[in-house]
Amino acid sequence: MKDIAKLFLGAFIGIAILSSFVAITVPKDKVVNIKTSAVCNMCKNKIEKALKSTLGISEALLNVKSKEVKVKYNPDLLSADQVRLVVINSGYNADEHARNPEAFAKLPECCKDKSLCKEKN
Ligand SMILES: [Cu+2]
Repeated sequence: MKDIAKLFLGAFIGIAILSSFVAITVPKDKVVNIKTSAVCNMCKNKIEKALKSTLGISEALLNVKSKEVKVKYNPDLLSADQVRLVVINSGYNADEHARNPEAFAKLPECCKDKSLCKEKN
């Protein structure tokens, strides 16, 4: 009888260890769509580069037409608002949050005013 109890206990511990291992290894990335103030492909590259170089962000794809950037991030490492902050500090608006004016001042003229863009979007 004691052996059976030990067997159950062993199986229980085994399952507990296994399930915690699965919880650690299974990726649980979240996706957030952020409306930006990007106007051209330079904006797209700048925002995507800033996002992708941020720890915890695995994917960033900006659609210049819709101005939306789709970001895949690890919620254990940063929040959706911290993702928005990366966009803001690149000089662009992120949803209802206004851009960082100092970062905006450093953007190329085209990115500040779409009418100055040479490329057609
Ligand atoms: Cu631009």
